[in-house]
Amino acid sequence: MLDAVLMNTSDELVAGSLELRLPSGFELVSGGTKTAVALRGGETRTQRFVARGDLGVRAVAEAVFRPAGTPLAFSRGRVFLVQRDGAIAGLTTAQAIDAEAVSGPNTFRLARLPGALEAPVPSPDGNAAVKGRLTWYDANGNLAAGRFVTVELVPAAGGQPAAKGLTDQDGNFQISVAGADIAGKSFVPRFTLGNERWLVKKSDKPYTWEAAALTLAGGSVVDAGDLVLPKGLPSSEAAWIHNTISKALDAFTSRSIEIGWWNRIGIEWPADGDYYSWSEVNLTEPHQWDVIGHEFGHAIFFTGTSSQAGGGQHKIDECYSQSLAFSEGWATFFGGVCHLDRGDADAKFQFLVPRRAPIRIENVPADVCMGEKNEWRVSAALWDLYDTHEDGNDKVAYDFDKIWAWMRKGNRMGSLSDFWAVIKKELPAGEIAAARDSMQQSGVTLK
Ligand SMILES: [Ca+2]
Ligand SMILES: [Ca+2]
Ligand SMILES: [Ca+2]
Repeated sequence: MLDAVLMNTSDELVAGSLELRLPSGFELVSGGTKTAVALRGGETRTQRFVARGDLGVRAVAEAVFRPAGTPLAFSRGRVFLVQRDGAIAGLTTAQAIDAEAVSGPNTFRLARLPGALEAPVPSPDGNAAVKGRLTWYDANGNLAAGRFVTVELVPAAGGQPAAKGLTDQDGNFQISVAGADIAGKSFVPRFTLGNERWLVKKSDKPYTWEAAALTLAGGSVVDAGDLVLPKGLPSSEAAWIHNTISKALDAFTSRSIEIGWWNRIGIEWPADGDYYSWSEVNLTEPHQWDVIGHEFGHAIFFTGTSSQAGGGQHKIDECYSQSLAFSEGWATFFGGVCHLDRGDADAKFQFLVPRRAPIRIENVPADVCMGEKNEWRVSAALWDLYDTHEDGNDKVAYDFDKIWAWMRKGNRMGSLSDFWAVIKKELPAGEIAAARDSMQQSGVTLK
């Protein structure tokens, strides 16, 4: 079932046709793929399509809107097809099907949400300052805070940024500009999808947006308001990636874990596959929170520890080398720490490995290859060490700060057994047996 939510954000009547283009292997169960659309100003309507097809491969449909009377004009949005409750569902940014790009490459305009701006107030340090809040729409279409995004104030007349800052965890920012001759000058707030820990980009171009220019007032904080990134743009989807990676930062900061080792990690999207290579994370689909969590887990593994990984092909339910299974299993485990509930009785992923989805990390299916040469069992063993849901012989729950400290302590570890040797050394003698029991019930054998 695919719901295309059409929203006319203008004041005028919009009429035309909406066409759903399905990928090969998919067909509509009933009705046509084309439908006439007429919406009054401000009106919203849901158009439902019921489709069937094979979701074994990644599938993306396209919704194309053609306004009546102008046969050449059209706009389109991507619809990601996913399995939900046994049926096919669509996931899209393109609630308002939007033009593909409104301005230059990777730079887009921000709109301001309706609402009164606050009058300038005196700034705490006496400098001129700008404040505001950044928001965007998440993959489910809900407004979310634009967290940990770089903000620069660029002179409207051109030139280098006069000041730089970061949005906080609620999307708020306040940047002050030193200098006596600033008052009365115009600046454009520019937002970049990254910070000192990561940068989301396409080739060498980061995703950036600019807000309307504003004029600074001497010694005062000027309010830029609630700024929102429109839906349906490539950068709106890049923002989902940024959101997902923000949770990796949360995993460390919420536990006050030191992250001085964390150098900036490049995130390339869209890329030709999902993988980590040469210190960069490459991604294909922005809504796949668990695939992103896994690939970013590799980046954390190689940036923050001295562990080693074997290479080569790997199938999640088969056995291969211990070192490849360790690095793959750790990456999946880290994705779980970032995105899954520690107390979940059936913790699982959604998009990871469609052939076997959902990948269940608390309860591994019996047909999966046994032992620490299998990544699924490695991730499940780490999960039981961490999770608070007691199942079988799992009666322990070590939080991520502990597990990370052990990872840091290990010297060139290349297997789960290597990691276990570190844990055994660090744990009080009375806790070793319970920790081993907890990990072993996932089908690995530890000495
Ligand atoms: Ca378990
Ligand atoms: Ca546990
Ligand atoms: Ca458990």
